[in-house]
Amino acid sequence: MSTDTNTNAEYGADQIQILEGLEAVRKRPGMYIGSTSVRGLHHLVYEIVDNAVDEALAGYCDTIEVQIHEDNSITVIDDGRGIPVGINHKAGLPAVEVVFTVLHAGGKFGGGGYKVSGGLHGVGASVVNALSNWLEVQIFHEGKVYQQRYERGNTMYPLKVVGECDPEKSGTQVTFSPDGSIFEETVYDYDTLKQRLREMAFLTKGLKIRLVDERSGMEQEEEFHYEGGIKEFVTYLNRSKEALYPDVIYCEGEKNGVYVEVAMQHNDSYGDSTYSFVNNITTPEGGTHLAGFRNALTKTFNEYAKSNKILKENETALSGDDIREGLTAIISVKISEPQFEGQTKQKLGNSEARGAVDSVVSEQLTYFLEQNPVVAKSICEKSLLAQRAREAARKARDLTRRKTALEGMSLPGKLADCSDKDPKNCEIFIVEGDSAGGSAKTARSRATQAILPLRGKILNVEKARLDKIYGNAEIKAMITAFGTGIHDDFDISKLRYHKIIIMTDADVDGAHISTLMLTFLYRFMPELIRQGHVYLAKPPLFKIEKNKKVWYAYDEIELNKILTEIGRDGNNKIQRYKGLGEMDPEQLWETTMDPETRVLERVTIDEETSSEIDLTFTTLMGDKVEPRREFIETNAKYVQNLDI
Ligand code: 1YM
Repeated sequence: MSTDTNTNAEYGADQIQILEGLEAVRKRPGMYIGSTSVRGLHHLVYEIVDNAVDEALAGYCDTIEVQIHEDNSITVIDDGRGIPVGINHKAGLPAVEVVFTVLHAGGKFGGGGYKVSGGLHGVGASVVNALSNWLEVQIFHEGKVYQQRYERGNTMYPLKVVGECDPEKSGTQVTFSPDGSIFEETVYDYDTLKQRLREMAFLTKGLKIRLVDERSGMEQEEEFHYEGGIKEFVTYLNRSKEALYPDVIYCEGEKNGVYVEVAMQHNDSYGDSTYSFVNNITTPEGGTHLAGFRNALTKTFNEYAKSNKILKENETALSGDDIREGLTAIISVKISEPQFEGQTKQKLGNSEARGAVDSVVSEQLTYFLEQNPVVAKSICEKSLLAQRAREAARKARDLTRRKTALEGMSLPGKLADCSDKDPKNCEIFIVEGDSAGGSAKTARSRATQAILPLRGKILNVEKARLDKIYGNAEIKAMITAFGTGIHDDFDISKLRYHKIIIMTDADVDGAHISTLMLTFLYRFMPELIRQGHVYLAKPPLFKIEKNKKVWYAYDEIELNKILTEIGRDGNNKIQRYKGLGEMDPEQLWETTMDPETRVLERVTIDEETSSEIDLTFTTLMGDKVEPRREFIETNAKYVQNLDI
């Protein structure tokens, strides 16, 4: 490959057209990276890392390092071939310059390999460049170090050689500083990067990914390296559960140009934790690859159960749900031209993927079951138990359905409903404990606020079978109060309250109850969370009194701020609230329920790293907020891992 870095007659002419391209990205960043929030900020890293991972998938790179620097600039280094430095004749520029300055040149100039172009991903290095204050790329190639710098997408100088290196060494190093005038936030979160990079390492077996945080006071580093790939991913996801059998079942093969990998293992829980990926990108809405997997699983287990007399000829076949009870599975396919469908472009559409996954899994799973009769039998027996429980649950559900039809909407006895019948105006407080429930009933605004007190801890739906869940009084009360039904019957248009507000004590028990409640909502009515109907109330932790004046503080930082304002002296009376029950109705109204002054946190789902569902809480204020509470506005981010 020839390298001509010093003279290039067409340089200027080419550049003009190029700059227009990147200007479009700066004008509408959301179109290219989804959003300019922290999420978009982190996307920049994934885009660059994706290129390095592609190089690993092509078999040329085995180590990637990501560094977070003091100023929140990021460096990504790989030991691949290095982005080509020779002239790309179509553009009349070095290939590397085209990669960083021409929109959509992130792909490999006309397909090939397993490069992805769909959803928010794969928009490439040029988008990162366009949205960075500055970006520097260095390429290590045949004993030379090449470098080029860009500022807000503009090339600062032609690609040049800046030094020498070991001729054995090759690779690419990219450092960029996100543009603070574009992103709402420019501080990187180590844990967010960590989760995604770990997922990447699981999905690319053998690849080493290091993450280094150099920021002072936050120094830490980790390396992710899994020789077992997605098999180890399944072990990791099952880490806090009891596995039903020791080995992870693994199938791998290629069919019709689709490379298929599946790993799975049952555990003692009742949920289905199947995660599917296409070219290392999560497909939360599934698609053809997932359909192929499900079909193969149901067919293979039924055939096995029948031919081994575990299931008699006249017995009902096992359903997919029965077989997937307590299953953790990863389906990963690599395909050269993936088509994404659905509203959010997160569903695989390629029909060849269905057949490929079905055939690889059917064939290899049949063989595995024959070779491992003990494991096969324990899965079949668990599925039979699930089948019976599902039948019992169906009967229980039919019974409640019939009851509702006969008695009309029989709302739970403990519910103090509101009088307004327009759901848009209405909110329901789910309150921990009968005594706090009592105060809330007195305090509420009867027209628009309903109160449902729950007794103690609600059932952990992760650890219970469906029949038990439907039989649980607290859960039944919530289902009937919301009005939407659940699972197949779920109908969001029947929702009776547009705000569902979970109100628990501001202590460890309260946090646990909120988690159980959110787990239930997430597993049974995820649309309520997706559409932004679920909130957490934020009761104050402290009451401060001085000279007959009262202040409330929602955390220690605020307490200190208030104390500094009013002076720290002997006249201050500080009360620490241990629970909602300690507040009288008036205080409860003023601090936690009054829409004008309260603080609510809206619960959202971060579906980016789907294997570790994050529920994120963003703080929302009442309409009229006293200035002294403003600092709470910096999003109180609280992450809850439902898999633990
Ligand atoms: C830290 C980021 O971008 N690595 C990287 C990128 C490329 C290659 C190697 C590469 C690809 C090919 C041939 C090929 C890219 N090259 C291109 C393009 N790391 C990082 N490492 N030689 C090198 O796909 O044929 C785009 S990305 F288009 F120039 F070939």
